[in-house]
Amino acid sequence: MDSEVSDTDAHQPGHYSGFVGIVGRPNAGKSTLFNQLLGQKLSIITHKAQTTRHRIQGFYSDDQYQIVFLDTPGIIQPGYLLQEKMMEQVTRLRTDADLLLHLVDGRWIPEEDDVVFETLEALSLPSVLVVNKLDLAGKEKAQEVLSAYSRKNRYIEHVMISALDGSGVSDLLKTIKKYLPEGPAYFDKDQASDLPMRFFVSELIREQLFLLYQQEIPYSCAVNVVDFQEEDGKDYIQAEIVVNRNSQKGILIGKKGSKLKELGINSRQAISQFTGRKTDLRLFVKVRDKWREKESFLKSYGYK
Ligand SMILES: Nc1nc2c(ncn2[C@@H]2O[C@H](COP(=O)(O)OP(=O)(O)OP(=O)(O)O)[C@@H](O)[C@H]2O)c(=O)[nH]1
Ligand SMILES: [Mg+2]
Repeated sequence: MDSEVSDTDAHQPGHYSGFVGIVGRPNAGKSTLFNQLLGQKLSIITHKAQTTRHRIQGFYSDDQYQIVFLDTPGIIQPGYLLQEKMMEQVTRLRTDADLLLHLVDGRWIPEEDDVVFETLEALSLPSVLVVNKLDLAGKEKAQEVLSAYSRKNRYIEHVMISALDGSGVSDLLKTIKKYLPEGPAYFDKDQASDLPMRFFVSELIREQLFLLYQQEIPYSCAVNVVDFQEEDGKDYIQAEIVVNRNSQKGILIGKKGSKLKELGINSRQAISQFTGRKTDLRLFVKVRDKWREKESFLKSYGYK
């Protein structure tokens, strides 16, 4: 864990801190909860599974506490190298996290062979069961789901929430605080994350890709910010969208460039909303055959 403790952050008795990993199946609502806990949108959210690809760090701070929340990709059986790298973001929690939040969809009883339980066992960390989507499931069903999960795994606590409307989230925060050890603030208390702006920008473009394109296209794309310049209160950004195959390039660009133009407009709005600044965005499409299988490319895409 890259953590820096400066003199001013030196540990004081009565101050508590820790790293809390958010894990669960794809689409359980992990990123929605992460953003609710932090009170701002740091992680992208879509209705499609496997939206999150990296581990994203966000800092919650108040006078007495600093909690580093770690949003992670949904737990799956990996089918290709990118998915293996995504799963490593989860398994690394074993050494990096103090506590896990296991987020589940309150509408669904766990399956017998759920890969999530194997992962939880391997992580071997104290876990809080968080039954989510209470607004959709209703209390009765959520209670049934809670009991079913509690029979499958040992949890130190359980909480029911709706990450979308925020109900139950402050109780969850209180629960988390009970289990944090005394410790220093690892990061500046007014800092929200230590990830670079380029990362957030590429994620916001990827979110728009998920919203605009169908089927396998969003899963076949990576986004790299290749240039980022600040000038006179405006950000000048160039980003390339990398696709898996040549045939996907045409789909991405659309008739007379119409689809790529729409992607550019939507992404620019999302980026400006995030930065609070004007944005000039240029998008390029690049073909890198089977990038999802290539170690060297995945390294440049931020995986170790
Ligand atoms: N109604 C309702 N929808 C929710 C709730 N929490 C999340 N969602 C929706 O569920 C979908 C998936 O949410 P995400 O936060 O992206 O889920 P995730 O677990 O991060 O998904 P991956 O990153 O793909 O693993 C989105 O459409 C959310 O709006 C909730 O409490 N209630
Ligand atoms: Mg997510």
